[in-house]
Amino acid sequence: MIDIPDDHPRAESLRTRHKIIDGMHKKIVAEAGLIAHGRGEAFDYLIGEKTHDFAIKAIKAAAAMFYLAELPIISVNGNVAVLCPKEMVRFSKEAGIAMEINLFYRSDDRIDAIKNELDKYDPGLILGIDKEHSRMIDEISSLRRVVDKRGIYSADVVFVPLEDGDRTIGLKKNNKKIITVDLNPMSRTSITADITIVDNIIRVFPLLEKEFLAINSKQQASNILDNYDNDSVLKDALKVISSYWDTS
Ligand code: PTJ
Repeated sequence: MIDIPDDHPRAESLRTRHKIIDGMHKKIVAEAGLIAHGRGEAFDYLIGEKTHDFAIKAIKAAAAMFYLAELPIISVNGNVAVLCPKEMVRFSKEAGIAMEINLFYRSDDRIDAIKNELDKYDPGLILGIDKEHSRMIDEISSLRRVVDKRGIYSADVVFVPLEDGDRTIGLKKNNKKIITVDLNPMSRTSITADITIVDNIIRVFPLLEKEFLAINSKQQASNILDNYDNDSVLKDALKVISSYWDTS
């Protein structure tokens, strides 16, 4: 990876950018994943590259939804696999929620590359690899319709960070609850999901882990969800975006 000087004012952002570029060379990230990342970077800039209260509210609700779920699952794409593999694997193990590789630009090479990346962090069983367990979700027309019977196919709660809209709508038609992470509060995914965490995925997993471990009863989790309103979270995010640089 290119050496980014520590005193560069945008050092962290550049290092993250280069994780995505290196991930593309290793076939973990789709070429279009670079464009998706650029879109995310622009929105992150607009929220000051920090986690706001609206994201914390959504993270608490996501933790509660995971806590109450019968069969939750974390869907993994190429960008997420290079941006925060260690933190995601850690959360998956701490919360006992399996990961499933589910790709828009699906290929056997990319599935292998993503599995190899996750294997560095000693994950549990990774779903979405074994063709014997493949099933189709007819309401999704992209290759993301190919899912694992033990994972997304049977899940009641699906975590779909950084996605482009088609899948959330298809999964909702299948009566699944959707939690997403999307820096763009206006995206189709953000608007359609049950819980939208408007934050950079690189900041989300440690906070999600903390909030998940802080819940110790179903009653507590239900109270959190009863008081959660995704529309108002999205509106709060838009308010911050439109006022952040207004110093008057
Ligand atoms: O790995 P694959 O084959 O499944 O392909 C995945 C990509 C990311 C290429 C695909 O899902 C895609 O094209 O996504 P989009 O349509 O660009 O949407 C991605 C959404 O995620 C956009 O709304 C971005 O603003 C947002 N986003 C990008 N990077 C981040 C992000 N949100 C949170 N954290 C980020 N780091």
